[in-house]
Amino acid sequence: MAMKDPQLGTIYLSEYEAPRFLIDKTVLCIDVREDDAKVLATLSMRRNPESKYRGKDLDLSGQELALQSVSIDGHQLSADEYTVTSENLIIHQVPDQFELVSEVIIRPKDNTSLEGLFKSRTMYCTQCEAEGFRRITYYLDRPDVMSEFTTTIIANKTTCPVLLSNGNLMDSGDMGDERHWTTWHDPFRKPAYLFAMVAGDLSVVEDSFTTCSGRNVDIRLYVEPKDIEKCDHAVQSLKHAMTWDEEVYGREYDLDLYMIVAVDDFNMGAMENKGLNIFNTSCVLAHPETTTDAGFQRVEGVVAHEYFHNWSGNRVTCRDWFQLSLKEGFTVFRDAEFSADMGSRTVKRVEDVNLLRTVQFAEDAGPTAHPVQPSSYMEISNFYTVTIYEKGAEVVRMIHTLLGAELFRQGSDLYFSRHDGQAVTIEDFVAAMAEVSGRDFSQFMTWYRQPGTPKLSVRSEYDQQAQQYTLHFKQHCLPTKTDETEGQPQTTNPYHIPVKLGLVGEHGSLLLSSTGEISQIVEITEPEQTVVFNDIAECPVPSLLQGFSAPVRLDYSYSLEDLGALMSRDSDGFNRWNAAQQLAIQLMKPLMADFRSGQALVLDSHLKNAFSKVLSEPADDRAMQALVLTLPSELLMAELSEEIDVEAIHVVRQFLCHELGSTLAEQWQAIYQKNISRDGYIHNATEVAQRSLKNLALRYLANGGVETSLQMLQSQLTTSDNMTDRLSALTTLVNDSRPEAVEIANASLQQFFQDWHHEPLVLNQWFQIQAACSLPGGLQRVEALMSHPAFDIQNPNKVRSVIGVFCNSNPVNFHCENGAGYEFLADQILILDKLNPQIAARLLTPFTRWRRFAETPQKMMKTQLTRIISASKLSRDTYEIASKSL
Ligand code: B3K
Ligand code: ZN
Repeated sequence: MAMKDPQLGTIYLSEYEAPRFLIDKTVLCIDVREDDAKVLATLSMRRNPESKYRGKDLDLSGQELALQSVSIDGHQLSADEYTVTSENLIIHQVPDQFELVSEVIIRPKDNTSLEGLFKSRTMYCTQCEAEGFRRITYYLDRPDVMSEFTTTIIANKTTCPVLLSNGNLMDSGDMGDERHWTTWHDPFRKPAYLFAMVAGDLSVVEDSFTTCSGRNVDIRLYVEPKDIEKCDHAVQSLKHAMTWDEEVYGREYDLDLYMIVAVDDFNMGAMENKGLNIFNTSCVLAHPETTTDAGFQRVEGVVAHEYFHNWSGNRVTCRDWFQLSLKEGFTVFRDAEFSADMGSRTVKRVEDVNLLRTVQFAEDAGPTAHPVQPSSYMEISNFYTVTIYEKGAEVVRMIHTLLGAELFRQGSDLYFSRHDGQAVTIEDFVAAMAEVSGRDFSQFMTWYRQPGTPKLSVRSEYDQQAQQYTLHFKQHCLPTKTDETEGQPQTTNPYHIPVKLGLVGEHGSLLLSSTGEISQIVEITEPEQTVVFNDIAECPVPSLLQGFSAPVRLDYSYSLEDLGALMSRDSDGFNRWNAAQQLAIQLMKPLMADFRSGQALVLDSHLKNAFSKVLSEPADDRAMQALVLTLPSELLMAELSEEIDVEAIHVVRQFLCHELGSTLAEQWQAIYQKNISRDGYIHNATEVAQRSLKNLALRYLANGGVETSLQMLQSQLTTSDNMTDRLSALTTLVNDSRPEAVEIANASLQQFFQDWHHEPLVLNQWFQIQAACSLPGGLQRVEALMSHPAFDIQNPNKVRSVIGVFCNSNPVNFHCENGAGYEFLADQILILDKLNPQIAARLLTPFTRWRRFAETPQKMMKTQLTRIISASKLSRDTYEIASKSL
């Protein structure tokens, strides 16, 4: 039921109350039948001694459940002994300790929300985080109620030969009527959000891992039979993650079995259910024939992320959903460090910072801004955000930076041992870090409690005579829209900001500590603060915020020469890349102004020279070369704009790509040739870097209109042995505006479909390429894609590939002048809201940014938001985002 009164539907952190009752044991019997499922739940319950509640009512959550019967200690309750609403079952008069048995009927087949128990293609599976368990049975569906689960699943032997749940298999047998059963027991107490079950006809890949203490763990990856060849990479990634967590965090896996199941219809990437992870196929299946380099890395990262949750999330879980970042921010930090160790640290950091700066900074500046530890929400599903995940990870990273690796490890050891088996808060995590380091984190907590991105302005002074260099820091944080609406004070508290910095001179670093460090961490805690460096022999260029040591907007007026110096001489790889980005940004801004005033665009020689220099470097770090030679994205330029002009951004970026492509054509050609792999496809850091540099070169050649490029694209598309090269060529071809390219692109798209239509994950990419194509006519193309037989609005991957990509990654077409893109998006949101509210609410993101645009698009976006809000029976998910945006 939709709750349209925000006051009625809002839940506050300040109103947290310990659970009134506890559930020591949960015994489930789930009978999966052709049309529905019968769920019998036996709960051993008692009053919580920690609760102040003295009343006799028991309030259980439940949604879309058809209650058949309920009994307490064997006594079947009559209708006047309980009340059922659309969201609860309230039992009047329960004893202090009792056994509650309920029987409900649910309909997995009709469950399009993909929460609770649902059907994906031929298999049944569950998704319970955050509040999906209440769609399976009546329960105390909150993370601080932890219970020991025993689960029996009954289903048809032929259609569902595989029956899985958390923990260890205890027993199984035949019912003698074409049906069979299995019973699972999970010895670890857990909240209901970590419950999972699966029933289906699945193939399995088996492997094993020996833990540091010598225990054997069976690994099983279950997939549809057709996907059995795509399991290797995930299994290897899991084993790498298990080893890494033992080595870096001293964390050992605890059950004898680790299972992963791949499903096609899934609202997100994956879910860390205890012992039984459920994965979106897009985050677990991989094969060189069908998966790109980015896809391989994603699988490795997500498999590791879900594995790391076994400690940061499952063994130690969240007290309430306001603490979501306790598990998500920490786990993202853990998986980022893992990926950095597996591949290139700088590349991983650049990717993460790009995401943060484009998407998280935009969220933090808009109407849905919220602290890493939110203080209120209407629908928790809306809070699985880049702020909770990515900014949350940055905050943990800052703690790591302040403490250093060794103390941080002591802190995490203390946190895990002290809170093992508990449901805790962000404060408990920080307290462990404070305790081992003797540091005071009270000011640091601002990062968790205050929304918005602080701006850090820096000025410098050099005194030649005194050989003294001074940096003046000033921090300020603009109040966000959330502050206004929640009536919070408009002033903001200063942050505790770790600034890692170096001083770059003519011949390298001018800073050298007694321990030989060429970087230093300066802690900014005051609104204004000055730092003096002595014995500095020449005027340096400051290398500020190395490795992006804090999630702030840095403001220092670098000259183009300064940036050139950082690009070539900074010891910090991240800042070398960042300098190149800043250089491009500085040049793009005036070009955008030129475009708006109708002036001809002219390329400044700085950028061309810088690019030429990087192109002629020895090929010892191709990954870095590819990063530095990639211009800031249109999304980033939008985020940096006072008022977003999508056309100006697009035209200027295209212009630069064209100029850099055509004037440096010879160098790009050479790079392309040098990086063609002579051997077959291998997925390792060197080859990945080589392919990305090669494909970047080809893109510049095509953008530069270099004649041979069309032929090169076609040949790469047809002769390549891997999906990375094929998709890169196809993307470039599809976006090529040369008249002769259009026909080739269309034929190639058709051929690609012919070749790959049997592979859903490849088809998603095929949809994405077309949805993102920036050539005119985008909306018509997307409408055509939506009526393509391979499109399915009930499959979230397809929705994201077509609607999501069009509205988020194709700004020129989505923001087309007549507002048709906006109308299209609103239409789709209203359709999806009836099917899958979580997906519908997520699609609202582009509308939440309306304030950033000129008056006309603003009005048109607001019209659509108003139209959405006035629709009848809107979900709580969509209502929350839409109403906060207006
Ligand atoms: N914890 C899950 C996300 C659940 C999303 C619920 N709407 C995946 C993850 O972060 O590992
Ligand atoms: Zn997670």
